Amino acid sequence: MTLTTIERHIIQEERKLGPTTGTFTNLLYDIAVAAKVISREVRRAGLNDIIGGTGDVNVQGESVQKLDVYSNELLIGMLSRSGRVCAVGSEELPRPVIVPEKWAGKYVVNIDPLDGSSNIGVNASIGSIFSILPKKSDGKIAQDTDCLQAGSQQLGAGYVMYGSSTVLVYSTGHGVYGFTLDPTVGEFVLSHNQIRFPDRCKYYSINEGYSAYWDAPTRDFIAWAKSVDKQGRRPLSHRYIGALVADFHRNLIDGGVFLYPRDSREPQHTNGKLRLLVEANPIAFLAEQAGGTATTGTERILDVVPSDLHQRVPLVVGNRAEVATYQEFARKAAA
Ligand code: FBP
Repeated sequence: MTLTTIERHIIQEERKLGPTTGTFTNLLYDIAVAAKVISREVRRAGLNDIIGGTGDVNVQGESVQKLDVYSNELLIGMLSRSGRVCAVGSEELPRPVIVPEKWAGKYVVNIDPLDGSSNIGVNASIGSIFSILPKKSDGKIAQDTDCLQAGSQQLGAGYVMYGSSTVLVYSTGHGVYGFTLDPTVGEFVLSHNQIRFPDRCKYYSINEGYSAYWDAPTRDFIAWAKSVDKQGRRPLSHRYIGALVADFHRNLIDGGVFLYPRDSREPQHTNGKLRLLVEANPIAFLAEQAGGTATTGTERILDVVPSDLHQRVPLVVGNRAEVATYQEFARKAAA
């Protein structure tokens, strides 16, 4: 019986690309190790003083959770002292961490250390998200701008979901693979090979509580998703966990479309809630690798040129046909 651990899989994948230094392999493995440690803490949440807020407010204006801080410090500690990374952009920090020359490597990593923070205290699924980019600036020391690259520049991306089991899903541009953490051996083992969106779209995922603030394309799309069609493909069923990683993972495996659109609530939601660099770009990279689509409604997510580490974008991602229907409503609304 062969056991395909994530380390073995990454090496096999990298060998497909020809002679390599193994640095990329080791970087992905660093993230896998950090995921195991965070998973250990999540599994004991409620017993280890990791639930609840720190009393601080982060750069997003959100109350900081203890697990946000723990995951952020762990991931930055692992990445910035690996000799493989030159800059880390984190959802939790106002500016990128620029790695000192002594430790600086050739990759840039943008992270959402703990996704779905509002689920921590109620033991619902949460996650971590990562996006790997090449260093662009000259010189040994990175610049803040190294983190501000379009999603199309990503060399790899993935997420970890801390749910009924801990699953790590990643892509380096050659398909999407899922690994489940086997706590009995402490290894991520291949459980989902070459993941593709199924043809049939079963679910739509959106926070319906904000429907009063939706724009016309979103209102029209959700009305369409709930309408009955003769072939029995609709209405789509509604599912919403409130953690991007968990909602996307379900839709990737079972077929679905996730939406966090722009809405007319307070100013900061005119561009939606989700962050381009640490949420939308890595999820869009995986979606396209799995045969799906990711859009702002009018623009391919991976083509959006970033101007700020924490900029937000509207996100519609999932099965190709359903996302195209949303884009059609957006085109009509703009006409
Ligand atoms: P963070 O928890 O990393 O801030 O992520 C934002 C997020 O929790 C997403 O995971 C999720 O899709 C969305 O916000 C839920 O927002 P809302 O509670 O407004 O539906």
